[in-house]
Amino acid sequence: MRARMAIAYAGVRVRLREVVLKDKPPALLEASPKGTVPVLIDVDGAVIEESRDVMRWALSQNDPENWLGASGLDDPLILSCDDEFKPWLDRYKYAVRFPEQSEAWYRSHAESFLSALDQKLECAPFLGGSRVNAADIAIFPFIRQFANVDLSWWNTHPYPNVATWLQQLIGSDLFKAVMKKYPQWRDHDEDIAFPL
Ligand SMILES: N[C@@H](CCC(=O)N[C@@H](CS)C(=O)NCC(=O)O)C(=O)O
Repeated sequence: MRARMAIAYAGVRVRLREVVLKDKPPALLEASPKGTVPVLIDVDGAVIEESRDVMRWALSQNDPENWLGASGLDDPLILSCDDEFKPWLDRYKYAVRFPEQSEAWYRSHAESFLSALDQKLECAPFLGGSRVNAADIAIFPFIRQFANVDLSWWNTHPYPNVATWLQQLIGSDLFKAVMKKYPQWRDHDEDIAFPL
């Protein structure tokens, strides 16, 4: 989602191939054997395999509202989200695949990042201050995933500043626009223009 949001915001046109993870097309694995999405193939054939790098690729071409600001995509909060929070989130989301510990145990480890985020959002509505920036967009899709794992837990364990921030970003026109459903792409199907 963060890669799609950066592409749509920058107004860079790409050809979209919607992958169903349970049915990965051979073309995906040929381009990027690690088999995770998103993957972006640039016009010169360069393969970009990390969503943060796709964001960087899009924003370096056009950044009309200065999302990159001073710290860009190497902001310590983004790094902490990707390197520390995301691995716990994945274990929390797919706790059945990681039976060594309980779902609640994985969640409690992920929570340290939420506390830090909540504290940061005490002083300003967005991570960079009064306006949305790259850190908000890079981080909020993962917080949305975290909340959605167990909404009843999320609703009774308030991180009030994070909750308000999350609602605002989920309600944004940009997020709604990229959440559109696309048909699954299979080898040899036509690509779809993105953004429409
Ligand atoms: N580091 C990657 C992680 C992306 C990631 O975890 N993608 C998930 C889908 S949201 C995936 O492709 N999982 C592969 C699978 O479930 O087979 C990035 O941010 O680009």
